[in-house]
Amino acid sequence: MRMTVRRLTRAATAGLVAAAALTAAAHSAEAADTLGSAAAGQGRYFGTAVAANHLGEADYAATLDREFSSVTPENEMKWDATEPSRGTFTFGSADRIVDHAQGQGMDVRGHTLVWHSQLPSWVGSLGASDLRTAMNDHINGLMGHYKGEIHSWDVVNEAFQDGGSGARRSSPFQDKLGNGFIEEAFRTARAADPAAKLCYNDYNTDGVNAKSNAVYDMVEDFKSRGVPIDCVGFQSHFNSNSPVPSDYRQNLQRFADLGVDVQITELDIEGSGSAQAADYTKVVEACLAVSRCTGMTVWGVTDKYSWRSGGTPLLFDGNYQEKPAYDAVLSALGGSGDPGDPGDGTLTCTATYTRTADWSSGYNGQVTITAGGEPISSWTATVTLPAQQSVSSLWNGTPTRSGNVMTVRPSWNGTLAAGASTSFGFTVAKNGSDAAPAVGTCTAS
Ligand code: 9MR
Repeated sequence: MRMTVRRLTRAATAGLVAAAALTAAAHSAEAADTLGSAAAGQGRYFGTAVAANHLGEADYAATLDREFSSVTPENEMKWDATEPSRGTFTFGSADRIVDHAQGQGMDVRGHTLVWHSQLPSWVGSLGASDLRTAMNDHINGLMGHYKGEIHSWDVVNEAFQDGGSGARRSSPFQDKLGNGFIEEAFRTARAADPAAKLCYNDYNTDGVNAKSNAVYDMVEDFKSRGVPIDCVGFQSHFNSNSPVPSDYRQNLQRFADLGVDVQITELDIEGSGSAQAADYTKVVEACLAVSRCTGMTVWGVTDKYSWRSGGTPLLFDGNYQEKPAYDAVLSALGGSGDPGDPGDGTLTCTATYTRTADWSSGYNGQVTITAGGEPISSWTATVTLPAQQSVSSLWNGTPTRSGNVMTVRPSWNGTLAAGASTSFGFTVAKNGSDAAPAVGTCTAS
């Protein structure tokens, strides 16, 4: 379990996060939807993979914080990142993502506990009995650290072979422990964090085919024998060689009918323009048609950081502009309009907060102001600090203070083109409180 001090910090911030959520809800009555708010209207989450090393990039964080309601660490919870040598756990990068997500009221998917890839070489060199112990220790180490903080874990990832055989993939786990390693991993995971949904996650299982049939048989067998499994993740990496299957919805539904939730876990579709948008629509519509499809995650915020960046497979381009695929997803989710743009000439802006530096007695905060669909010439944002904290300096903005509320207006940076961003920063003395400030609604003129 994570250190008590971190837990206290989260408890202390809960009130502020709730206040920020209320502000956001009030705002959305006038402003247009985001992916997260539109999906919430359908009872689903809308998530993205996140890389810790991009969180300091203002546009990345602003887009993430504005649009998404769930995050999956793209690499930071994998075995090579979290237990590079036996028994030595390293959680720094993963903690950064979890803390960021919690500060924004987002859920976290855990990815992934037992996988043949990104596996340190020491694991492969163990004998069977040691390997079994190491696998269970790894599951307990990760799930214990994040106990109660992860909505769904990918317990086992990609354990089946591609191609027509439906066979298990060769891996140290499969080769030394046999088929039973999957079931053992799920049983260990259930005991480690009973509140987390336990998922099996794979690719090329999105339509009905030999591989998805093999996973289906395993899930059916687990359900019939009481092996704990709650969900199946369909990665959904699509391109022209692997298009969205015509029986995608049917396939999701047949798994749901086994009594598990289904989730779209790593969605990306190579392409551009209206063709890409139409494919995204098919995926969202399929999930919405299956009541046990509880949410969708795209595999990255922006095309420029995608694992398939050459294929521009995501919803935001390299400049964080919404692509036609974004509009299609938003509309398929029942949302309307561009974020921050009511479409009637109203001047709007959004304000999002990130902590950009942290030390024992203080931290630096940054608020990114983004204009909505119209150009603006000025903006106003409020920052409410936890009572004990005090601001020692502020740059790129003009503050006025009333108690612990700072109202910040531009210094030189009031004029913003439609969709453009600027930011102001400030240094805070913690005076014993590590809680995050709450950023109120941005107003534009
Ligand atoms: O997106 C991830 C990329 O940054 C890594 O280099 C890669 C290494 O294996 O893993 C990518 O994510 C994979 C995910 O963890 C499992 N399903 C396939 C994803 C794309 O390769």
